[in-house]
Amino acid sequence: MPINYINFEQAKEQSGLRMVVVPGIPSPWSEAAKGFFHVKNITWSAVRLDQRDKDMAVWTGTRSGPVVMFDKQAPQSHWQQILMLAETLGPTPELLPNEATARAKALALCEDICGESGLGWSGRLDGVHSGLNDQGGFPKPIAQYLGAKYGYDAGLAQSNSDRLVALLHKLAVCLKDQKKSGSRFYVGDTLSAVDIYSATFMAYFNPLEQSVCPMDSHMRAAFESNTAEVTEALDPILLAHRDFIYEGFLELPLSL
Ligand SMILES: N[C@@H](CCC(=O)N[C@@H](CS)C(=O)NCC(=O)O)C(=O)O
Repeated sequence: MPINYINFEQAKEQSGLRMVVVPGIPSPWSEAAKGFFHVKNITWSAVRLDQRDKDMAVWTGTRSGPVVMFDKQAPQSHWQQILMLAETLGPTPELLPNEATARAKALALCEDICGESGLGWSGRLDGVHSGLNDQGGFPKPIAQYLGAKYGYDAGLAQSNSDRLVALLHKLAVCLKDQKKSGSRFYVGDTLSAVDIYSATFMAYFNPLEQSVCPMDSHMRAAFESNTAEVTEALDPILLAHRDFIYEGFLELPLSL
C-alpha cells in the first residue's frame, strides 16, 4: 500500500507509532525500518523528513531519518533502537534469533551494514568523494552537504573505499557459505533483520528499477554510480539475495 504521509504537527498530536522518513529516495535506513513494520504487519503514520524544519528537529532530536516515535516514549533514531522497538511491538516474525551465538552473528552483520563504519556510511562517503572529485557519485552540492554532515575526510577516502569493498566481499562470502548449506538467508534458514538491511542497503549501489523504485533521474544516476572497485565487489549473489527478499517479503513497488 502506498504510504499516506501526514504533516508533522498532526503526527505530534497522535499517539501510537509514527516514523519520520527520508522521502523520494530509497534511503536504506528508512526502507529497512518500513520493511520491519511491513513484515510484522504493524501500522504506522509517515512523516516526510524536512531537514530545515527546526520544530521537527526538536521533536525528533535529529535532522536525519528515520526517526520512530511510539506514544510518549523518547524518539528512536539509531538503527538498533528501531529494530529493538519493532521486535517489541511486533513479536512475530522475530527478526533476530534467540539463540545467543546466532543472535550475536546477526547483530554483528547488522552493524557491518548499518553502523558508522559500515556498508551504508562507507557507500555514502564513497559517493561523496566521487562527487567532490567530478568522478560520478552525488551531485556536488549534495556531496558537500552529506560530506559535512556525515564526516567526509579526503585523507581517509582510500581506506573508506577499501573498507567498503571488504564489507561487500564479507557479505557475499556469507551468502555463499549459507547457500552451500542450503539457505538463502544470512543467518540460519529464516528471514532476519540482516536480510532486510542487506536488501535495502543495496539501493546505494544498485537501486531497483524505476518501475518499482521511482526516483528523480539525478538521484538515480548518483545511486547507480560506483567506482570500478565497488562494481567489481558487487557480487551477483548480493543482488540476487536483494531480489529474493523484496519479492518474497517486502513491499513492491516501493512507496517513497
Ligand atoms: N540514524 C541512523 C542513520 C541515519 C542516516 O544516515 N540517515 C540518512 C539516510 S540517507 C539521512 O537522513 N539522509 C538525509 C540527510 O541527511 O539529509 C543510524 O545511524 O542508525
